[in-house]
Amino acid sequence: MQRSYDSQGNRIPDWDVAFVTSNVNKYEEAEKILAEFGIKLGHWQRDLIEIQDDSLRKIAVQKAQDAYNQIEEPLIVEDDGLFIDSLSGFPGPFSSYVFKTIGNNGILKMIGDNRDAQFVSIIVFRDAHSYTSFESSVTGTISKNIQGEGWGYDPIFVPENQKKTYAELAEKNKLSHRYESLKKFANWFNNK
Ligand code: ITT
Repeated sequence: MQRSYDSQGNRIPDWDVAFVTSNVNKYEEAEKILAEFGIKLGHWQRDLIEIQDDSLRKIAVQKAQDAYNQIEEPLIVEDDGLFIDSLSGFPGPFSSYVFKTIGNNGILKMIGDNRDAQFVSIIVFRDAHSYTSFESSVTGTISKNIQGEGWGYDPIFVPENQKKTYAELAEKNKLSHRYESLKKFANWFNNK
């Protein structure tokens, strides 16, 4: 990552806040969303400790702590979960592991008649003094087949009031779970 320094050798941040995530897709979407609110987002691509817990918020707070220990500058992390009603909320907090193991085809084989689901995003901001979290979710359904070529669960998640999956929707970034949680974060950050 390119760093800038002033004449005294102090680092000049090249961004307003850094996003620590192993997932480049998440970063690219977040960068565009926050630019809309005048916030320049940096990227530290790091693998973070994901504790096993029922609460996305607890997982995200722990990720933020791990990220802060690694980079020691103001940052955000995000934890997402796809909660499917007919699977009692599975994969929920295990969404990352489930995607890497059984993937979208595995989900399509398991799902029952009720295809309702929620995609949840938690953003945690962390600096030297404190942390603050921002949560949002989008209700939708799981499609019958893989539709489109997006990343992660994009080809199977159809947001409410739409007929297409996230993968097929050009405007995904305007109506996603990530957009709503980042909007809450941006409003708070810009008034800090
Ligand atoms: P970091 O923890 O390093 O940020 P990750 O990919 O492990 O990256 P999460 O644990 O937050 O991220 O994500 C849980 C899963 O949900 C993971 O498989 C993501 O690919 C998927 N996911 C999250 N947001 C998504 C989106 O907008 N569209 C499709 N899949 C998404």
